[in-house]
Amino acid sequence: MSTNSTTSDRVAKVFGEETPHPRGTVWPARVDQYLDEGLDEQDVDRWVQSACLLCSNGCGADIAVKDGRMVGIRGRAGDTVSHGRLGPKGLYGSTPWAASPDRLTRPLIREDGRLVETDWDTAMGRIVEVSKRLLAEKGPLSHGFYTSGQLFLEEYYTLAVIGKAGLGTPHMDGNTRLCTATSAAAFKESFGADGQPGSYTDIEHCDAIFLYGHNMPETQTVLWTRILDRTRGEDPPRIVCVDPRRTAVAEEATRTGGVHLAPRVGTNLALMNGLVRELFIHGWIANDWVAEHTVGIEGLRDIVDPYTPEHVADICGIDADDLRSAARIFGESDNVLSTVLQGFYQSHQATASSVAVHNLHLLRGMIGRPGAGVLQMNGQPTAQNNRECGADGDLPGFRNWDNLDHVRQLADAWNVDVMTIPHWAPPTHAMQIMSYAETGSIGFLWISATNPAVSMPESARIRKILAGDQCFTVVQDLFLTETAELADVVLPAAGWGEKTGCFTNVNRVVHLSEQAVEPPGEARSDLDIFLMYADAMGFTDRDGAPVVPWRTPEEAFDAWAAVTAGRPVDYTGLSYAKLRGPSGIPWPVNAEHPDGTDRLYTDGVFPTGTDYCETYGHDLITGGTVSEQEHRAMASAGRAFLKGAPYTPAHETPSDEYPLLFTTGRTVYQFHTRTKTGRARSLDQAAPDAWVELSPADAGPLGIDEGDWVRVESPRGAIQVRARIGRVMQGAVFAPFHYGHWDPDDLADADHRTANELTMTVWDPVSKQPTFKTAACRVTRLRAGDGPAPAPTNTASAPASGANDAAAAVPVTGGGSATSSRVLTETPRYALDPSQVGSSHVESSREDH
Ligand SMILES: Nc1nc2c(c(=O)[nH]1)N[C@H]1C(S)=C(S)[C@@H](COP(=O)(O)OP(=O)(O)OC[C@H]3O[C@@H](n4cnc5c(=O)[nH]c(N)nc54)[C@H](O)[C@@H]3O)O[C@H]1N2
Ligand SMILES: Nc1nc2c(c(=O)[nH]1)N[C@H]1C(S)=C(S)[C@@H](COP(=O)(O)OP(=O)(O)OC[C@H]3O[C@@H](n4cnc5c(=O)[nH]c(N)nc54)[C@H](O)[C@@H]3O)O[C@H]1N2
Ligand code: SF4
Ligand SMILES: [Mo]
Repeated sequence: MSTNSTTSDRVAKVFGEETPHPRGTVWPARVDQYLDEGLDEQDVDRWVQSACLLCSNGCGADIAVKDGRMVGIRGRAGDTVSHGRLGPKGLYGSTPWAASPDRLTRPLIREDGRLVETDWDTAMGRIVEVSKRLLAEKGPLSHGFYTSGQLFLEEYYTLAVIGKAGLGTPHMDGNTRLCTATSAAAFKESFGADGQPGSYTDIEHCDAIFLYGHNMPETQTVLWTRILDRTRGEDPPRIVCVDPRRTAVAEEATRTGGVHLAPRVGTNLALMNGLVRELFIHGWIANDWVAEHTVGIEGLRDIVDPYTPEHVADICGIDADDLRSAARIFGESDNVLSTVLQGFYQSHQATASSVAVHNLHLLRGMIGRPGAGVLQMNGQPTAQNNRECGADGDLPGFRNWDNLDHVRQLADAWNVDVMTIPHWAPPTHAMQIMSYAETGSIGFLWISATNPAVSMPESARIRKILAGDQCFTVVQDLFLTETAELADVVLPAAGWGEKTGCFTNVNRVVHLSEQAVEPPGEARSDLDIFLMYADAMGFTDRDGAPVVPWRTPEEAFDAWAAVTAGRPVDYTGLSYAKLRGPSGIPWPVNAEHPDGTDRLYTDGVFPTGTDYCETYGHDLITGGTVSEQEHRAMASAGRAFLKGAPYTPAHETPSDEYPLLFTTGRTVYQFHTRTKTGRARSLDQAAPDAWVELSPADAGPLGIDEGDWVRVESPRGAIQVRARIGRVMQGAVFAPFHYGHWDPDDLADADHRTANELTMTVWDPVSKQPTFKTAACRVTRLRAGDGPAPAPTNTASAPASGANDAAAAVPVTGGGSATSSRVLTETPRYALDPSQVGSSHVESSREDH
């Protein structure tokens, strides 16, 4: 095999070598590989099939194993998602945490106020004792579960069955509520059910790409590489960026002749209404398609009518002509791809703004064909599975809790009484679960694979809830996190590579991740832990048989696949054997689509029938539910909904006391609360501590220079961090949310650097997603720092150019960092078969030379 191999430092060079290609051709392959320092390929004992678990992109990957340890990772060239690529997090962050000396290896229980090591029988015994007592005294509503977007499908499904068929509690949700609840909600409102309509292959065909509140170059680096390979190739698409910071997306928008719209934080819906209005005003409407495939156009026209470009400019602080230009790009392109993420989902009026993106596509008839698609993004690698399996406040298989037939289907599958399955009210969302735990009405809260003490809004309140005596808390994690420290029982879990299971990425591609190594000490897979609990509780069906009969991941998968029959999320054609092939496979996979489905709604038929849909819908302003009768009266069957809402000001807006807007987000080098990336040396070094970004115009009058220590306060709390004079819009302050105090040495300033000290307990009325991106704050200078802020310089967090002298002296991220961050890249030659473009697989034939 002849390949060009190069090594590079992917902290410095985030996207790696470009492979530009013309429109309509297959994205070339490039295989990225990382091995621990001092190792090369000959040292690897075996490669084990998996996919990267550090974001929703789900890049196909093999895990390198040596002497029973995970020592590296390599992209899978034939994988439809990534064509061999991996980004910096995937490369450097996937494996080092596993052998970290501070892994949890034994269960812990609280004795006399302290967590002490114990054995599994004692730990599970304590859990079961409390669980049984509360069930007897107060019934199932005393139980709550807060799980993740990072477990495997088999684990969510098992947990969902335990909760719904075993216990019968509606109080189960995931951190997916903080993450992609709005994505699911927006799909349900517009199309009748969850499910990503678009495909990554749309990138190869589109004329323009709109990114709404999505900093893709830092959060799905491989997907951005795919876009760069089009924008740097022949006949490139134009980019439109909607983000209050000057991100790399914004720079690419300028470079490609697109537009950067930087709306004032919290004003997305006004901007969206303005864009939709422009389509109406200019007649950029696919009238016949709209008449045949949608309902609601007249109502929408009335709602957006007041949002003239000037009015929008006034609300959003943008240029009216920029709005016109962006709308023209949408209106005059044949094929637009839109991506939406947290700048919308975690903002004020989240669902309404995200639905407005669908409105643009529906009005132009731009859905279901190559290049014309919507990617309501996910964030976490397995968020999609939680939404599918129903450990998140949905019923498994995109079933409607308000439709008795759907509930009966599950009762039959599980052989339980239909009344056991909670369906008398909407499932309880995570923010409400925390409120019930606060009062003690939930007295038993089981948290798995999430770290709410850092990641939920209003940290001080969350800490108080978790630490209090009113609620018994179980935490199941890899590490003694900030959350685990507050628990009554801590269970040591096996992580990625230490267990087998499947997960589904943002464009419905299912991957199998095989166990590569043994978990450390007594750590067990989450599946085994849930099964242990189910067995100990003795949950049985109508015939006295165990309600959870399976024992292995594969059996759990098969049970799940069976329950998806007849639903949009159809896995019936998938099996472990099939997933051991060259590529992940996008659902639905069934008799009709044995090789999977690249894009949904190609026939313009949507799952909106009253008897089929996942929800009857909501009012986008109040969240009020639409009844079955009202839904039936709209006779939507198969047609998509055009829904709108007027803009309303955010819950908290700047005041004299708190004059600046506070918003939060991510940096490319860190993942969430850093339990993995904080343990990978080169990633940790690239962004080792918290900071805030201020615009030069705001920093100047406050006397703040690059690297100065500042105090940032909101009505809920304060943090003390260093300041980056950066690229955020004037009037706004941006903070990364990654930094808790997981390093015990950091305990001293534990509560003073976590962005969520400042955020609010408020949520979107429809998706119930908390608004991490809209609050007010004030900033004061404390003292000079001893150098620049600990923020990267090659990302959206870069210093504002020419802001001041200190910024000019900020050292460049990467470059000099250790050899541990080197990556081998091969560019194999692939036969470019045009039929592969737009097909569900890239089963490229490798040409050996
Ligand atoms: N490196 C890295 N990658 C990740 C993750 C990670 O932690 N680190 N996490 C993964 C997960 S779970 C998720 S959910 C995704 C999130 O991925 P993104 O949504 O891309 O990331 P964020 O930084 O949270 O927010 C995106 C942008 O929203 C902008 N924004 C803030 N307020 C507003 C507003 O009012 N309006 C608009 N239009 N924009 C606004 C911010 O400036 C920011 O650039 O990333 C995934 N990938
Ligand atoms: N201010 C602000 N806050 C935010 C956001 C924001 O943009 N701004 N974003 C929100 C979003 S989108 C998200 S997704 C959340 C993320 O917030 P969290 O879910 O709290 O983030 P993680 O650090 O990924 O936590 C996952 C935990 O699971 C553990 N873990 C990993 N794998 C396994 C496993 O296989 N089994 C078990 N049992 N444990 C495992 C890890 O060690 C870690 O402690 O944060 C939210 N919070
Ligand atoms: S883009 Fe996401 S899934 Fe792919 S390598 Fe990076 S972190 Fe992993
Ligand atoms: Mo997320």
